[in-house]
Amino acid sequence: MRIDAISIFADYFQALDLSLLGKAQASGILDFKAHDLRDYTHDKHKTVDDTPYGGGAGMLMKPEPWGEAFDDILSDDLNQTDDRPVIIFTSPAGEVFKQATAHELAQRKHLVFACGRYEGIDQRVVEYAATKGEVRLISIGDYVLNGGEVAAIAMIEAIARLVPGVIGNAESLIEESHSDGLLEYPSYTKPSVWRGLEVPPVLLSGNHAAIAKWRHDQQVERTRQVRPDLLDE
Ligand code: JQB
Repeated sequence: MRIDAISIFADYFQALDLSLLGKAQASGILDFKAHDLRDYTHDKHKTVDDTPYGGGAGMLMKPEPWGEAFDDILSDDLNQTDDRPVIIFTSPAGEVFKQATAHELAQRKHLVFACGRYEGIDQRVVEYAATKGEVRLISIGDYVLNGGEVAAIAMIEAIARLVPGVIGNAESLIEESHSDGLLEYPSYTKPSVWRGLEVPPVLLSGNHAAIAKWRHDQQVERTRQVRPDLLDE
């Protein structure tokens, strides 16, 4: 899988060189590259922003550097359905990113993350991107960030770990057990008593049916208490 990210803060993406993605990169399963949007400007000050038409506070990202970046990164070769790149605009106005979104995107060959800053990007950039691939506007949740980089890193990590070979099979099976729409059960390791705090005795009983029931009950109870919305879905 190829993943590109376009940003004025390309250094944020160095976080992805650590562990998970770094190993997948070295083995050739993943080809990730962060691009500096300012490399696609031509003026002395490498300007990427301008004032909004119609007035209002703050600055917007001007379209020209984005157009040049897309032309460079997305060669318009005859792209078929699944080979068509997906261009993801991280945006507080997007659909909310879910585990199902990660699974969908993990099937694709080429993802391009467009990470805005300031008050966002000139809307024509989204229209232009649609001539180069399938466009999605995606948010990581209902809170306000200063830009799209942190959101893109979260999405890339969630997507990449689903790509076969990125992590060991043992670990990918763990993910399966958590995609049942319930929160995780609490987990314990050694020692069995730590600072006077005991591990629930059922986990030491060796009774596998009782352990499975206890864990499932814990999942349902936790979900009911903190995320009842997940139970109606
Ligand atoms: C600029 C972003 C997010 C990208 C995701 C999430 O554009 C804005 N509009 C209102 C408030 C703040 C901004 C700043 N901004 C580009 C940009 C915010 C993404 C973002 C996001 N994905 N919150 N904020 N969940």
